[in-house]
Amino acid sequence: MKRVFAAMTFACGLLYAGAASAQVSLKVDAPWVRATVSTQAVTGAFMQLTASKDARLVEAQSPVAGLVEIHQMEMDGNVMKMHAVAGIDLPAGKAVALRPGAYHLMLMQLKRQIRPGETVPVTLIVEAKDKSRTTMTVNVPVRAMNE
Ligand SMILES: [Cu+2]
Repeated sequence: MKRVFAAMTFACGLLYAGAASAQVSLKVDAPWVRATVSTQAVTGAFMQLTASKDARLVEAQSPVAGLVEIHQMEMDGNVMKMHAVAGIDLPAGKAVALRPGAYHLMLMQLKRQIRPGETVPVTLIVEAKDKSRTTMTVNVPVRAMNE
């Protein structure tokens, strides 16, 4: 009996080790997408991301957009410009804000109008330092354009 118990403990130890090296868990707070008018092909998605360990947001996708880019907005002289970046670093336990005027997700090639009150699925792909990837889909509420 004692031997069986020891064997079980060992097995649990292995499982635990597996869990400890497992993927990053990602917390998403206050996500929102800016609503569009019917002719608009592009909009922004914003949220606060906190990763359980050092990671990097490397990709995002949404079924309503042909392409989602990770963007940064910066002052270039006195003009605000945005450009695509390869990713956003997410230091362990630190909340990183994606907000208007800074980092954001750009939903491009929109397939339809995005209306206030609906939610839009956005899939986030985060890469840990060991290159393992975690995928998480968030249902993101849509807010009116003037918010
Ligand atoms: Cu942008």
